[in-house]
Amino acid sequence: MNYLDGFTRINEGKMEDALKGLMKKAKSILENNWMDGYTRPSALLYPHQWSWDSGFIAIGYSTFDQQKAQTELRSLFRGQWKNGMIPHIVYAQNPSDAYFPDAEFWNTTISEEAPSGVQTSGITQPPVHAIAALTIYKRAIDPTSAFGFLKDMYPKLLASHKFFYTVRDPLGEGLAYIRHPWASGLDNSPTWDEPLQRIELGDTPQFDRKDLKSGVPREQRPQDWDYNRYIYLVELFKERDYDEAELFKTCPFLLQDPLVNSILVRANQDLAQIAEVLGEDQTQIKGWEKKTKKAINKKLWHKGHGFYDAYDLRAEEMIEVDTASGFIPLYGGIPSQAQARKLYKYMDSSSFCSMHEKKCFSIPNYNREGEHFDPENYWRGPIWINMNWMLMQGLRRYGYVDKAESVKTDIIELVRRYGFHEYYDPIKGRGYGSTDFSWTAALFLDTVFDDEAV
Ligand code: 2M8
Repeated sequence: MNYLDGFTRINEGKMEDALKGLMKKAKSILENNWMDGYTRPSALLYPHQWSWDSGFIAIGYSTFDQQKAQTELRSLFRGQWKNGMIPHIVYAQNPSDAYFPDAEFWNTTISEEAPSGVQTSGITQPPVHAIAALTIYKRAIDPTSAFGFLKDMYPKLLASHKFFYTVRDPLGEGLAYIRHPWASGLDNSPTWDEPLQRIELGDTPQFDRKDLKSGVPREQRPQDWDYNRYIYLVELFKERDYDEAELFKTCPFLLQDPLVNSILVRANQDLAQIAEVLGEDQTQIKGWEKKTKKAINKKLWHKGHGFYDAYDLRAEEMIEVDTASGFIPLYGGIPSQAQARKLYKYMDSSSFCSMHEKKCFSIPNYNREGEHFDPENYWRGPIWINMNWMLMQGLRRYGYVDKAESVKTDIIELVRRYGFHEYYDPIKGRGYGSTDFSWTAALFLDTVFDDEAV
């Protein structure tokens, strides 16, 4: 357990009081970020509705407000594309100019697949929504409403998974590709450095980094180098009218990533359970689950290295950069016991902060000994609560209960000591990025709720 001293100094009674106070604060953060139908990730930096945030947030609501949890997901799915894609941003109806890129910049209406009457981005994000929908159903205090919710959501969820198996897997490998770093959710992860370096920028339009006006210091955000390439890719999508077949042929950034695909496996498991509740046929979903599991182990497992890496479809090679995404297959039950042992050993080493190290919180998003490790900069080193939350469950799934407990302790301790931040410094333990960040609040509630249920 990390920071054991600091943690045990609080006696049990005091810890209980502290937890109650934190739960109250977490709920009030979600309430403040509730925008009458959806929840913004944070007040200043992210004013719209984000796809995977929304899934995590709905899981948080499921611990105390079933209706809001249901509304959160329903509202995200208003933005579903005709081809099944859940866009990574569904824009607020009263446009705020506080965020770049705005809906006009994406101009997704040029695509035949875009929904009408709702403004969205033109890329996707990790598919956590079936996981959220099943959690809501299992915790529901109004089972009739929850059943109706599942019934409405099921065809939409199914279409959103089918999108990954058709549109995003044209070769039928069982692995979905992404074509933008934002689609991974881990925007400036060092894994994307090499593929992004290949982009020859040419003339990129002028744009205003509004994220740098939100009060978050520049050194905690992606650099201009990254943004220039993010925007280059959006320009390319528009030039090609978001035509996926064209983009599969021409987009310089095209990757199969263990995070997205492992979440897809786990989401298939939950979608199959939803189908069972509704008396629907599970065959197709179970087939998808099996196929992707196999493909991840075949194509994304680096034997020599004993780790899961992303595959670069343009360079036709694996990207050997060790981020926490490589452990996420545990969450989907994908590795064999022998593979899981290798992952566990690596995760519990000083590279990712071992259980017995006193001066380090787990789990940094990138190997601490890695060349580009930066404990302050966004997805290049800090700890993220959503990653910890998935890894805690993955570790439990494979019987690594002590490590799972230690990760859980760090989720609680980071929040208790430093507040509900967007990300945290694994060494100094400080909070960075936005304050009052919705998914930190939501997943904290889920982590503590689980505890109560046990
Ligand atoms: C971050 O990404 C957005 C772009 O989508 C941004 O930096 O403007 C990422 O951390 C992403 O994973 C997250 O969904 C989003 C909203 O919290 O912010």
